[in-house]
Amino acid sequence: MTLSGEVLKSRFAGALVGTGIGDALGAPFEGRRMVSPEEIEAVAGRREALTYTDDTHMTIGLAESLLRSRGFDADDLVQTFMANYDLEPYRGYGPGPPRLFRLVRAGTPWRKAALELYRGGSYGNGSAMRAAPIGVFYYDDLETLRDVAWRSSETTHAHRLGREGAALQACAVALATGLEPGAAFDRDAFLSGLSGFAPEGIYREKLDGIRGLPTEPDTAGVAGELGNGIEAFNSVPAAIFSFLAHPDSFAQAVLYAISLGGDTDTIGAMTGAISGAYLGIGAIPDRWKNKLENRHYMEQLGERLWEMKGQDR
Ligand code: AR6
Ligand code: MG
Repeated sequence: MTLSGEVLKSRFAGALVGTGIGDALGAPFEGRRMVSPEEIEAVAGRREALTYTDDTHMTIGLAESLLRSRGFDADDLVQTFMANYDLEPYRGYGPGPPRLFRLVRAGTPWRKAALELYRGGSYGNGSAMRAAPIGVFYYDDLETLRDVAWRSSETTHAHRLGREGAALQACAVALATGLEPGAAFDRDAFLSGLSGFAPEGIYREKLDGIRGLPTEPDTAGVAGELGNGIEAFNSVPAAIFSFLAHPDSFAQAVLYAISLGGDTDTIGAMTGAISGAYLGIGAIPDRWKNKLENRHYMEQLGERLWEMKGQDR
């Protein structure tokens, strides 16, 4: 199936802006046990602007670096992350990346520094939360996507589980980007595509767990079964589930993701990326889009990635 240029362009932009919306809507509730969708709507409604956190800040950095390097370049990515962090260090970064930036600035090569952060490197969700640009840009080439997701993760989240989480999230965005618009959503086919990407271990087990869950289980049950924490394996599956529970509504998918509690901004961001990639930017409610900080810039980054993809063909 060939997707029209307009559909793809809208999906590229939707994945980036969707990340920002999920992140900004979820940020006020980070660490909460559970939140009701009504409360999330009410808090967003009272805010003058929806401001985002490190999830979106690093997503922007990744898109900027892909564009500047006309593809993936790990050294450029690290430099971009560091320059962006220097400008806006207040974005609520996890402990790992700022420590890495300091080590690199002091002369440690990033590859060594990334392995020193935690035993075997970080398996925090920081490399999965920023995977949307990889998911859209390599959506039609999953082998390259996996390679790039791993290499992107290695710059900050070198643990195998960090890399695999980033690849799985990028794959979810990619599969969503490539689906036929308007056709009935096939949950089993989507899950099979993801399972093929996660052959063994904890991600595979959690994907199997998703198959066993009812489509509308209570939020406590989902958080208990799949996790809702800052580790990649405790958040990427929850985001995938949130999208699968509401494939045809961006608002419902993202509100549901945040209602799970825990690492709400990141699970919101990752769900927003997958849903935005499938439904396109037009499906993101204006009441949120119009308030999102830097929304036009993010939309442009998505569109420029789409243009670059067309040129490279
Ligand atoms: N062993 C034990 N604990 C680990 C390991 C490991 N190998 N790796 C990670 N952790 P970090 P992030 C735990 O610092 O992933 C922000 O709010 C450890 O407790 O790499 O970039 C973002 O928005 C560590 O502090 O940060 C994300 O939501 C934690 O995982 C979130 O924080 C996070 O890993 C994570 O950001
Ligand atoms: Mg965050």
